[in-house]
Amino acid sequence: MTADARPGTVVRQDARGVAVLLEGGPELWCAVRGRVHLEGASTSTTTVAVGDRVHVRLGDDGRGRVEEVLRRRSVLARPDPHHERRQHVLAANLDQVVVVTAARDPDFAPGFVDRVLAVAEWSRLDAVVVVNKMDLVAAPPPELEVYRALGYGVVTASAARGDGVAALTAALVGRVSAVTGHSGVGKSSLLNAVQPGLALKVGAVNEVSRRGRQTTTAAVYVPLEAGGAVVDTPGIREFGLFNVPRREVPWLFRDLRAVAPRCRFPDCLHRGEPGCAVPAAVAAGEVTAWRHASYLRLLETLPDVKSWEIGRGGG
Ligand SMILES: Nc1nc2c(ncn2[C@@H]2O[C@H](COP(=O)(O)OP(=O)(O)O)[C@@H](O)[C@H]2O)c(=O)[nH]1
Ligand SMILES: [Mg+2]
Ligand SMILES: [Zn+2]
Repeated sequence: MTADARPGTVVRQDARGVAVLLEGGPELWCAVRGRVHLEGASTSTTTVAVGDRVHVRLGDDGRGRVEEVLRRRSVLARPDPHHERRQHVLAANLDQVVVVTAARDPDFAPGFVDRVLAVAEWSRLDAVVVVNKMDLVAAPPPELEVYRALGYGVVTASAARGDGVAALTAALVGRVSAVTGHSGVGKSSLLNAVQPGLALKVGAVNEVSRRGRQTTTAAVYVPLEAGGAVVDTPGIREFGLFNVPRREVPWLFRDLRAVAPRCRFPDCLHRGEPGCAVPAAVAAGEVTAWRHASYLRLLETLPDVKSWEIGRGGG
């Protein structure tokens, strides 16, 4: 870092540049032009992403310029459909993905949860499943026991009653979390219960994306007062169609990953191949039929990409 450069975090991004929250200081709009030195991630099509730690040089005009992007400890990325060997970075330096659902109204949707969990696995991030509106049901969805057994964090909550807010806060504090979920599940209600006004700040992403060019990928990074941050990445919801090579998908389901060594073929896609160990594992209750069904549905949405490899998270 040169003498007049200052460290900070990219908190918003649009077609014109990025907003950087300077360490101990204000937010500064910065142009991203010319060459930016990028440690690692040479396959990224997004030179600077929300969540990036950067060094900013202050100009005489009071504006900043991103001089350097520090090595990313993780990336939430999807393959770039136009460049086979590149990926589009939705957000950098995340610790976990938090998927918010409702127990009812709208109905609990394990298929959506499974897709988001697969995305988290692809990016090598932890994941937490939050089920809100527990006041509307007598018992939690039975699927939650499966997620717990697979090692995922599970939080049941009712923003209406205040239940689970402490557990959700504990899961968020000190970590950088991408929070996602369908509209109407109570995401805003829960975020405001964690920290008053938080949903409004997270919701500011919609303002950015309306005028910005990257309508589906604009993200916003909101620091939490107690430490850590919440990142809203609208692009994560479209990950149902993400372009990962099919042969990678079995590794994105922890339960199938555990069974795969028993399949006859190491590249088994668990869809009826001879010697596939999954049907027996389902019969034995080791893999649930609905997780296997989620996996098959996700597989169907993917193009049959054979010839290319893409960098995974951590690059
Ligand atoms: N019964 C019940 N309703 C809730 C709960 N949390 C939120 N809601 C309601 O669900 C609707 C959607 O909530 P909102 O926070 O805007 O959801 P978002 O679209 O995910 O941000 C609103 O009418 C809320 O009042 C809850 O725990 N229980
Ligand atoms: Mg909302
Ligand atoms: Zn198999």
